[in-house]
Amino acid sequence: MVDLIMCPLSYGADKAGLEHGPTQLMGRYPDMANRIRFISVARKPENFSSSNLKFVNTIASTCAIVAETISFSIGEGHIPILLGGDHALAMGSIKGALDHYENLAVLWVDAHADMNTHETTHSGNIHGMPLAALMGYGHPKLVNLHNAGRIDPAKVVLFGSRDVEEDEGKLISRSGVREYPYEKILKDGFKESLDDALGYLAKKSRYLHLSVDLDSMNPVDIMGVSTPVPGGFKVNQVIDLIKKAVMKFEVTSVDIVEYNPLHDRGEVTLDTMVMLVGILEKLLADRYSV
Ligand SMILES: [Mn+2]
Repeated sequence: MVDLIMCPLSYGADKAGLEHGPTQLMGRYPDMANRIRFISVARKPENFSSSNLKFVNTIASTCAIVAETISFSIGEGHIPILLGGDHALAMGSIKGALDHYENLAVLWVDAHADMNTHETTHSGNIHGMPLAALMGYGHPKLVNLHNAGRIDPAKVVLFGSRDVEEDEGKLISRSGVREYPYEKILKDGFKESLDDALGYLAKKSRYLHLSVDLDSMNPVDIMGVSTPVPGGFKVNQVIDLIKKAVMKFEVTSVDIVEYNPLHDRGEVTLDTMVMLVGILEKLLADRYSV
C-alpha cells in the first residue's frame, strides 16, 4: 500500500509559498488522516554569514526525519510517496530508500539539474543541490545526512532538463549521469526518449526511485511552482512516464515536489498533483495485488 508523506519544507527554495503546499493537499484527503504522515520542518540555528548554503542546518535535520520516515514506510512493505515542499526533500526520501536498496536507480524528472554544490551555486538555494549531494558531491552536512549511502551516477537519469548552469553541466559529464535534455527529447520524440531512458536504467537495477519536480511540466499548464522555466512536458506525458516506470521497475518510492499554491491558477496544479497520486496508487495497487 501507498503511504503519503508530506513536508512543507520551503527553505531549500527560499521562496514564499511552498510551505503552504502540504496544507492544501491535506484538504484533499479528509478521510485518510491515518495514512498521511505530516513532517514538520525542524528549525535549527543557522550561520547566516555564509550564504552559499542557505538554511543548511534546518534542511539537513528535516531531511534526516524524512529519511527515517521513508525508511520506516518501506520497512513496513509500503511504497512512500513524498509530497512537498521543495526538492531538497529528495535527499531525505532517497537516503531513506537507500537503507533498503543500495542498488537503487533514480529517474529525476526536472526542468533543472539540481546538480549544484555549495562551491558552484549562485543562489545558495539548496533545492538546486540534492542530486549532486546524493551522489556524494557537496557539503558533508548534506552528503552524509541520515546515512553514508550514495546513489551511483551510472544509475541516474536526468530527464527533461532545460535550465542547466555551466558548472552543473560539467558535473553531469564528470559524474556520468545520463541526461536527456528537453530539447533533445523534442527532437528524438518523447516516447523514444522515455523508452531509451527506462531501458538504460533497467540494465542497472530493478529498483527505481522516481523523483518528479512539478516544474518539469510546462508552466503554461502547471503554474503552481517556484522556479518556472518556459517549455516542458505536458501532464499526459508525465502520466505516461509514471505508467511505464511502474510497469518496468519495482518502484520503491516517489517524490512529487515543488508545489507552490501561491503561484497556482485556481487549483490546477493541486488538481494535477492529486491526480498523479491517484494514478500511482491505482497502478501500484494493481502491480502488487497478487
Ligand atoms: Mn528540482
